Amino acid sequence: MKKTTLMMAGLVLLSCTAFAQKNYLEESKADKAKRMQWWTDDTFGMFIHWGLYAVPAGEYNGKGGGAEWIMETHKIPTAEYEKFAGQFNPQKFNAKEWVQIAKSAGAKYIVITSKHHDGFSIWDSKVTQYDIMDATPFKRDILKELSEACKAAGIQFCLYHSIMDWHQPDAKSKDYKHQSTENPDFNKYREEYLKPQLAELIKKYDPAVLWFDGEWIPEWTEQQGKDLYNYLRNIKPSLIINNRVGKARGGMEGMNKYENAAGDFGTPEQEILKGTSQDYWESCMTLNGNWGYVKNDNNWKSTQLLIDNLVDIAAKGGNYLLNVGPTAEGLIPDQSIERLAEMGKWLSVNKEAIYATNGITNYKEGDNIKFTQSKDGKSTYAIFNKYDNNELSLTSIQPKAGSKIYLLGVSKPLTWTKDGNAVTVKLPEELPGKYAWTLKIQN
Ligand code: H79
Repeated sequence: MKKTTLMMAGLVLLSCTAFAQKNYLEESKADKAKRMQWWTDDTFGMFIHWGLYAVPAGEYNGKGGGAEWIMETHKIPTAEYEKFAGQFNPQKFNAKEWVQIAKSAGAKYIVITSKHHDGFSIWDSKVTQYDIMDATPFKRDILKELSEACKAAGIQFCLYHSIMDWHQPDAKSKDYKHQSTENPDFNKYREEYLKPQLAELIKKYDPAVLWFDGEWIPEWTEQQGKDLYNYLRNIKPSLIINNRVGKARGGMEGMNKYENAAGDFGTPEQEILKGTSQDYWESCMTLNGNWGYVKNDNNWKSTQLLIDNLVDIAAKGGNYLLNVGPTAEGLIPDQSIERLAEMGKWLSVNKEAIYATNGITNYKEGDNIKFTQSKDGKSTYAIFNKYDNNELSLTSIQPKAGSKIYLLGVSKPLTWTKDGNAVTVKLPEELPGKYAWTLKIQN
């Protein structure tokens, strides 16, 4: 071949690869399962809501109400709200400490708010000046520090990003009118602001998940969601994206209302599915009553409830994304740290029954016993939070003669007897830890 012909062929090839956008909406179930594997195996993540709203901390002009929604709750004008940026200087922020808190809780991934509905960017964004570097005295790239600390600790780094934006004039929504903007141009916001910021986030911090929100505004459509989904996965094919990238989410229950919607998993918010689901799902929940930091919110959930929720979710095959709202000083509240540490202690004994297991929902033993199974099907786990007389009776498991039954955290197998359908397991005098315990039954 002549040199010029060769060059031409090369050019054609190059331009084909440069412009060929793959349609990731046509991915096979098997390919999706491979991509989702680490996420389903990891089961438990830590959500972080952090931004300018940590400064007012749930109070504006002496009136309470609102956390990360405070700008809307109190109809704060943009120019007023922007002033919080000048006060955002979290000198006590330590990325390694936050990641350690997540890790010792047993969380395997972190999802942090790169931008919430207020529109403020907590990383060094070249797309806007309304960011941590240009608008605050802090001038440290929070996402850079956190993504590096996550990488060092073996924690998956993920980002929450709001489609709705109360700060960008072009993003102005019909549904949120209190900011005055003439002629907003949502397409311009989408093409020249939202997408460039997301491309920047992927290139700079390599998030494993993009967790969208604020998709319910009328300006956003399912088609835009599908386009965005493809745009992002063409940049990073292994990316996992929640269903709020499109419009299919059915209210707070969070699962899709129709088939073939954009996004990889359903997003129940402050609730847990009633049963299992054919779709991937993750329940996101708060530790107290708010996502963002609110100084007067003392409505803390008990560790018992948090562990019960984790077990319930694992037994239904879902993921649990549990939130912390750090202060404007850069600290995760002590009440959160204490509860997370207790969860971590519990998981260090019972982890085998939670991570990388399949949920089992067809065994019915009341509310106090939930079941999971190892992926190879060789072990069934019965996780219980109540027992009487140091024994536990079950009818759903049917161990074979000679099968061993263990209590996680105790090395010696337990003795068990069978009477008809009822299997009675003798528990040790002292059980390891509090909150809940796990029987491991060899199938
Ligand atoms: O970031 C946290 C909250 O700030 C955010 N999502 C969590 C993870 C959140 N935004 N709004 N809400 C929670 C509640 C909003 C509910 C509604 Fe709707 C929006 C009611 C009507 C529009 C959700 C979407 C339920 C129906 C459509």
